[in-house]
Amino acid sequence: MRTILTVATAIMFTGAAGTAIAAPTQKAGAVLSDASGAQKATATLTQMRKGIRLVVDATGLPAGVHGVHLHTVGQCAAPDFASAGGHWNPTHKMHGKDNPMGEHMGDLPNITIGADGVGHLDTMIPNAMLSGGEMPLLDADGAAVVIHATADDYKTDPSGNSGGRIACGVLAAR
Ligand SMILES: [Cu+2]
Repeated sequence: MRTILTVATAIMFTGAAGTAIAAPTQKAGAVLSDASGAQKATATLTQMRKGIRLVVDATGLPAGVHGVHLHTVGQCAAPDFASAGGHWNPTHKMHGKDNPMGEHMGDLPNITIGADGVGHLDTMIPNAMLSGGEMPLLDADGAAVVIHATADDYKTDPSGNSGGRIACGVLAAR
């Protein structure tokens, strides 16, 4: 016990000195744009005790059900947003919650867009960290939020057969 307390005190002291330990990121966000650069959605990510809470609010997207994922590179180069890479997958799984070999940590529930173009998604990513730990979302090459043309079937590797990427936003700490 004494050893543990001593180590904890040492870590706290280093943190207070402000040199060795960066404060963990508590919030991150992205503005998602389509291929023409028009803003289509916002994403807000909040570090919770048990994972990351992710909220997406979309306006002006085509009505219907669309796949949404965290992609592994923080680059959104129009028009196809291929620069965002594949899904965030630090645990090396296959795609989809209904895939026996799944799922990617970046796999998310579909978002439903109404006839007015508006949609809302509020979900949790268990055990995920924005920063720190062994598999931070905001690593050296960042991360992006991507909305796809069609619904994610939650099982077809690598992206749920969800079609092209219609909106993309680079995540940044807030
Ligand atoms: Cu995707």
